Amino acid sequence: MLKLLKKLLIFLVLMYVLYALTRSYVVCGGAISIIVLALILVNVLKRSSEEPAYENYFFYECFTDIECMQNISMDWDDATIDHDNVIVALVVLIASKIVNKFILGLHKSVIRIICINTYIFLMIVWITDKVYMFYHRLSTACPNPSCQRKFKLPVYECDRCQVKHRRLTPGKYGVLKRRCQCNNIMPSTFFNGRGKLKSYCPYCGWELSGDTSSKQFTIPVVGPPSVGKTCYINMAIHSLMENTAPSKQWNISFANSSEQKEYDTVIEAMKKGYKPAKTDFDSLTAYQLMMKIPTDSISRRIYLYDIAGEQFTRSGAVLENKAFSYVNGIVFLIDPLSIDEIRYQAEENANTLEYGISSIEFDDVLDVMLNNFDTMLKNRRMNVTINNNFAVVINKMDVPLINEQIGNSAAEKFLQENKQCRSIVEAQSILCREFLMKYRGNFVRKIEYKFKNVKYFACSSLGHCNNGQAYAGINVENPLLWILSMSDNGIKMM
Ligand SMILES: Nc1nc2c(ncn2[C@@H]2O[C@H](COP(=O)(O)OP(=O)(O)OP(=O)(O)O)[C@@H](O)[C@H]2O)c(=O)[nH]1
Ligand SMILES: [Mg+2]
Ligand SMILES: [Zn+2]
Ligand SMILES: [Zn+2]
Repeated sequence: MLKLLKKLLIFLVLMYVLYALTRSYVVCGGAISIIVLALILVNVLKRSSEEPAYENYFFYECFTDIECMQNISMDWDDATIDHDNVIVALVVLIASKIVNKFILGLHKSVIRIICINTYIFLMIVWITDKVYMFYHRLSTACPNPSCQRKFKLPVYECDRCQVKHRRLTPGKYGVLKRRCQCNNIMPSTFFNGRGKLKSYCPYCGWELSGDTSSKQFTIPVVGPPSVGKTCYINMAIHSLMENTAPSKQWNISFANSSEQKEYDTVIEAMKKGYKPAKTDFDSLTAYQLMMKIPTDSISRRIYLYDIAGEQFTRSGAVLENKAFSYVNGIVFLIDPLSIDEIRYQAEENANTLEYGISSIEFDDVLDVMLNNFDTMLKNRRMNVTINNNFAVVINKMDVPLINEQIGNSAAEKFLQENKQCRSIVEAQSILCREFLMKYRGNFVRKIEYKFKNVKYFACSSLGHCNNGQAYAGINVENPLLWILSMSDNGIKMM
């Protein structure tokens, strides 16, 4: 901060001196622009560390060539002076001086012109690449559970010799492209295909998958153990791929084949009526989906995190998940049967054990999560609003008692009776909020105080609880679509 202030002060003083000298805003502005561009150039060249690539001729070699020519030219001069006949020596000296100096001068001028143009081009491309990245909010997060760092520039690999380039950016190795040590030409900006190269996390070396020139969205699914997070994530992906994507002409696919395989196994089992296994305490499963919208050339990468519910039962464990510091939104799952009053009522008509009731209060999970958030965001003041989107999702809507109150039929009825309500999602949000206010008013007040955007949803990750009968999620995609639409203008929920 102090450094920045110092730079700003120097900049202001410089502007003042320049203006005092020239009395012209145009000259002053021009001079400042040149200084800023020169500083950027110096910075770009300084930061392009030693890479396994050939340096561009106009960044270093051209100057050694000029030096070499100068030396040869001096040698020539000496050779002509050494001649026996004075007149011949003089004629040769004059001729050689003229030819020599002319050729050297011409060479120097051509090189200088090309150099200046190359540097200006470099600065333009460098700035455009940065603006492109900033404007499209391009970034990547490491899927390695023990790393999870977020970064703008991965390490790229040459597809011919597999050598790694740590700073594949416009610089001394080339402006738009560079020549690898194996002579392979590699693109060095996001807008000419750098994102398609094989890449790695710069912090831990984990292999990345999918296009790294894409916008990134991180959505963790949070909730106590057995609330239905794993069922929810798999069914939500299924619904996004099978229903939402075809209707909106989106193209959604897995970023890598191992995640696709893992998902296929779970979803095939769920279609046969088998539930997924419990999530390991230590493991963090991140599904990465690549999404392409026909109207936009930039693809989106959606990270969905499945975290074992136990991590939210002890303070501090969640902190190990760095992904929380850059999430776009949170899907907070609630098991309505974990509310005693509801469970007692449900037990009168059904065997609630079949619903795999979550034994931990979601209120407590929220407290652990908020504490971690405050630590993670270095925001110790509990009264500061968190800018994230918070989707409160009441799961297990298939339980008859719940369905009657917040299910799709109840929401449709509410929509018809309340003309000011715009959609069924809106109607369901109001019903779910009323439902939670009735049983857990404090929870609602706390999240609405803490989070900027809160919306309520009702869904069923399984659709029913009859083992052996194909499971099918209900309303599962809505919370994800809402978070995506809140974070990206190009994505519409309806
Ligand atoms: N009836 C019904 N039961 C559900 C639904 N979703 C989940 N369940 C039940 O809840 C159990 C736990 O689901 P999981 O998805 O494994 O829960 P989890 O939140 O991932 O649990 P942890 O991995 O332990 O944190 C399932 O085995 C089902 O019995 C649902 O929509 N309806
Ligand atoms: Mg799980
Ligand atoms: Zn190579
Ligand atoms: Zn990493």
